[in-house]
Amino acid sequence: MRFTIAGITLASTAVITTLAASPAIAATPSLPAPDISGVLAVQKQAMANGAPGALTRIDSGNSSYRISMGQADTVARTAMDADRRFRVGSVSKSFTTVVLMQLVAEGRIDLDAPANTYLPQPLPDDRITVRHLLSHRSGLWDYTNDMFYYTVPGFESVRNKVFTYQELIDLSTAHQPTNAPGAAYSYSNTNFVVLGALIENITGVPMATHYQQRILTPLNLRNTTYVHPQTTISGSYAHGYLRQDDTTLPLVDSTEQTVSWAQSAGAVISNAADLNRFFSALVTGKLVPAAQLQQMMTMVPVNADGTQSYGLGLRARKLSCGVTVYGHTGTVQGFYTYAFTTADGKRSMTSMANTSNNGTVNTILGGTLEAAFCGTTTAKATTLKTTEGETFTEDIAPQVVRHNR
Ligand code: HEL
Repeated sequence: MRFTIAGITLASTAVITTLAASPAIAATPSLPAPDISGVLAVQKQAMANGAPGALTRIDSGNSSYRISMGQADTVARTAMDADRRFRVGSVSKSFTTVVLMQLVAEGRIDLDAPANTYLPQPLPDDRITVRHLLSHRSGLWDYTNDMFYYTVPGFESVRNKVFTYQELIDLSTAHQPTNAPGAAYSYSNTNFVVLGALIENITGVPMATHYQQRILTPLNLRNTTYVHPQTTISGSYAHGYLRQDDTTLPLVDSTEQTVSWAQSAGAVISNAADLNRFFSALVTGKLVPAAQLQQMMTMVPVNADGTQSYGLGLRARKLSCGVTVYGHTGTVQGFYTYAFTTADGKRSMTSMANTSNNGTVNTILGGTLEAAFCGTTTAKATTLKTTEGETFTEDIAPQVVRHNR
């Protein structure tokens, strides 16, 4: 069923569909209705700033809104649609956390025990606990800072590579830590690679099997896979287009890669419907028991004004209308993702733009949260700039600036 919503000027390629009888019925009465024209405005702005395409799916009670525009494949000129699969990057961290927290609930892992208790090869600092890893407070250096300093050369040097967890951990521990364990929030992919190593070591079961048995099968997430180190994406998917550091050069099709540099920190493939179902199920207690969920959702502010916070493998964003949403963001070469849900799981939203290394597009895309949960129409385009003029994200840590031109 297709809708053209009155009063909205659609970009020629925009597609809006709703699966419910009426888009006016909002299942979460305390929230304003999603602002579809606001989502369209954000997506249009993302495309005006370099994204070949964008998609958003909002699931709100019995209503589902699917909004897409632009291209999923710029060579074949295939239109984007909101069902396409894509690489979700660090949204994978919430999946890994669910596996870990189930093991905690089973009494196999203690959150406050030293990670070294469970690792095949010890980290240099015995004081790092499992909780420090999950909350990005271990101080372990993020090896991707070096790996992707030069965007396309960095990407090409790893795109077909297969790493062991230990090889990635060694890249990190060759550096001094960023802080003493527990002393500060400093986002690091290393933390979730260590968690993958830890989970596989104590269970003897690969992460792919854990994801499948503990999350994908129970929730019937048929568009979600973890296929490391396979480089291709099956089914209907969006291509990802990486912006070069010299922005006058053409975008690089970065769809196919092993994502071995991330693994349990970022190698899941999914689509918007599955991510919405995943986060809604998570916050409503369908994946981890209440005690573990409460730990995951206990948030500590990580940015200057306290609107962004991090729990255990889970982000929270306080929006302008006072609503706090829970989920994760993701950046993997060619794809930016936002996947969030309300505390009661009744409204969920995933948006994706098929480009990356373009901080302006990423910040703009975040405006879909306001439109989806607060019903506001203004596309937020504020970008944070370093003194050298580079854009950066507060999602990493106030004190950490990564090159994100
Ligand atoms: S970064 C983040 C995001 N997280 C972290 C993780 C993920 N993704 C990465 O670490 C990828 C880094 C390289 C990405 C690449 C690009 O833009 O495609 N950038 C460069 O090569 C820059 N020179 C904290 C933003 C998150 O939202 O959690 O995903």
